[in-house]
Amino acid sequence: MIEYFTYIKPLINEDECGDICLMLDSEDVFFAALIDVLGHGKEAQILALRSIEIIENNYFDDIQKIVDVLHEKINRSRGLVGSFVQINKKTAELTYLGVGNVSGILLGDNNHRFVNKEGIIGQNISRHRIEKLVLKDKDLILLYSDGIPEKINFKLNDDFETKSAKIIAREIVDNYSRGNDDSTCFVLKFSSQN
Ligand SMILES: [Mn+2]
Repeated sequence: MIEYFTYIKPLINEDECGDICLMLDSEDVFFAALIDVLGHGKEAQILALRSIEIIENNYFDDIQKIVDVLHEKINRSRGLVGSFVQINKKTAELTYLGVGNVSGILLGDNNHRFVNKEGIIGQNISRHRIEKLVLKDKDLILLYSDGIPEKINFKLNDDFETKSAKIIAREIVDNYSRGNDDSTCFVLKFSSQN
């Protein structure tokens, strides 16, 4: 089972934000994306909304293909960065693909920071870097945009196990947002029980 929550704090106002999250939940696969369009405000929001629509209309089992198609369809736009996650609900296998300066970490028995490839989707991307791992019960996955500093030792500050995804997402954004960009946190709590 996956409990999730996304919390977005726009820099300028509630109606204009270049950060956006998408989740697609099917019988076998849970897909999550956190996208940060370059810049912020209305213009960034237009591309953010368009990219979500492109992914929804061009969803593939192959996570690389999702990003490649998005890259092609928004080619020569201002561009965006993003973290993309697929979780196979039957095998608990997680696949991660990240491009640019957004962050993805896993907190659990074995903490792990996912590595994003440099690049900007819609401008220039290099060969993808894919990471795969098998989730364990109570693993927590955090995706967050660069309105929140990349290096934070979340473990020191929080007792995440007892908190809901909603509380965690709100606390991270409220406590760590730099206040100079849109700030977003996408929290996924995995449990092996159904
Ligand atoms: Mn940003």
